Amino acid sequence: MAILVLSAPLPAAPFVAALRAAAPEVQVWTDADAPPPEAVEAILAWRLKPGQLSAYPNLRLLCSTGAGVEKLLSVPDLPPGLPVSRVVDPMQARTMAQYVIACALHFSRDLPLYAAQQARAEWRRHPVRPPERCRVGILGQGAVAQAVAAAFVPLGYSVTLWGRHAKQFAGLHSLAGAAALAQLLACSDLLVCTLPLTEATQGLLNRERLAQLPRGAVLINVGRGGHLVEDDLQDLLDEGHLAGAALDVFEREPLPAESWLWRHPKVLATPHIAGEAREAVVAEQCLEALRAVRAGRPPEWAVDREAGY
Ligand code: OXD
Repeated sequence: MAILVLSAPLPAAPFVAALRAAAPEVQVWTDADAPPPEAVEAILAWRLKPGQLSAYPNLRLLCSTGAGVEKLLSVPDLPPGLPVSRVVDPMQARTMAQYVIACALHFSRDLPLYAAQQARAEWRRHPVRPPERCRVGILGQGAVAQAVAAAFVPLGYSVTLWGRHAKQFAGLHSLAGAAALAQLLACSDLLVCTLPLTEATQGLLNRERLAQLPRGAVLINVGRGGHLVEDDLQDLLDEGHLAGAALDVFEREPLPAESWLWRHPKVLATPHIAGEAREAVVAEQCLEALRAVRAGRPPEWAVDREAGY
């Protein structure tokens, strides 16, 4: 087996080391090694340049270094039948859930208000927001959405998950389909986006939809920057309809220094750190996917290229 690691902008060395540790018999290259193109069976990548794949005539698998695959699926010359596989790391889902909880409590327990009071040495107590004003709506039903939901429930929050297809989750409410989205938005004081970025979800969080959230709601986005129309968010924050937003992902990353999002008093902006798949898990799942493809089976975490995730 021979795997080419093209993980830029992430450094290749940790992925190469993890692949070699998990399967010393496998040939692992980076593009700096200029491998013989016909020997490359699988590529492990985060994003690709147009035309890059056509150099490898015997390519039989494309693996993502992350959970989201929109950058790989958007390559115009992606060969039609090429299997694409993504990573599902339970630890990534857990760390993303920690991030979401930290942001949710930041807003729902009024920490910005108390930080401002502390700056004025002002001792003033405010009532704790009652649970009926902290209803959590989660966009998505995948591993991250489920980990986020599981983290909220023991804290006493009521949680509703929303996705394209009807699914049941023990102890949680769920809604499905485009028609039910308005229903979810109307009862989400905290809206958490964990969706994959696809044609159907691009720009989903626009003015029309954000305005359907209850007044004083907070948005937490750990999906992709492309889900959110950032200018629409600014309007709703400035008009007072939304109380805050915690954003870990942005339309442009790194977020440009001149972006209003760095400076807005109601925005908590972090540099895409909510959670990352571990290199050892990426390597293990890439090797397993290649074994599956070689045996004529679909990889366990094969992407549905039509659906986009
Ligand atoms: C991912 C990410 O998709 O880190 O895994 O954003």
